[in-house]
Amino acid sequence: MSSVIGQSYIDPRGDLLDKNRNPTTGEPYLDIIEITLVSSGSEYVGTIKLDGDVPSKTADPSIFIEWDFMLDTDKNPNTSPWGRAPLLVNDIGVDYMVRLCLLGDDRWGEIYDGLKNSFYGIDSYVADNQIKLTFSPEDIRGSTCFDFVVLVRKYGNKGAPDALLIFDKAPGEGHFRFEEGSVTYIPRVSALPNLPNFLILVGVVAVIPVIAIVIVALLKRKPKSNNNHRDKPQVSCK
Ligand SMILES: [Ca+2]
Ligand SMILES: [Ca+2]
Repeated sequence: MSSVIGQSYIDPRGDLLDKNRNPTTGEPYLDIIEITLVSSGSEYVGTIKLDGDVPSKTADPSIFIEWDFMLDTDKNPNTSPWGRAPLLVNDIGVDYMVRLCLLGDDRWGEIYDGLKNSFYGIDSYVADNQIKLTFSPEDIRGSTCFDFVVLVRKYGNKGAPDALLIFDKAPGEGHFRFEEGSVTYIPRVSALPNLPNFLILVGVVAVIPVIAIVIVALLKRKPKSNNNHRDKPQVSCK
């Protein structure tokens, strides 16, 4: 069941993962604790609240950190230049990435258009432990209803795709949908049928051949005679 959560969603503290999906620990500013997405005038404003203040530079110049709104603007998990990436974005197919980046002491906001394979600068605002990213429907091909997952990623090797170190995502499973000014949480759609109904179906299918065998056996069975003596060998009298 989907559920409307207004605009804000609270994410657990201390739920960082490594690239193998194992729990790990890291800097507090990697840990999402709340996300918000609102429509303000003609723009969207996404806010990520973290468990620690956003740094102005990384401790090591090879570290790359990004705080993202990953958008599935056509609400189709099968369309994405990235392909499916359930580790990071669960069950959506990302078409646009809206993010704040930090590499060394360089910090900037941008949007990546996956279909055009192009980057554009966007307004970003950082205050203590909060990041605000502003974009417009025109930036995402006019989409006013879209699915999304919020992501924080820390990479080594200046952000090389195979150098992922730590990440956090909200939600942990499923995704959010932004529609008519509200954010709705949509749980992951299971590939398996509903288990109780599935078991009932399996039970019915299994019983049908048993019933058929019993009916056939009953039809083949010879009727019993009421004159039991006719079934016994005749004994002649002497
Ligand atoms: Ca978190
Ligand atoms: Ca898509």
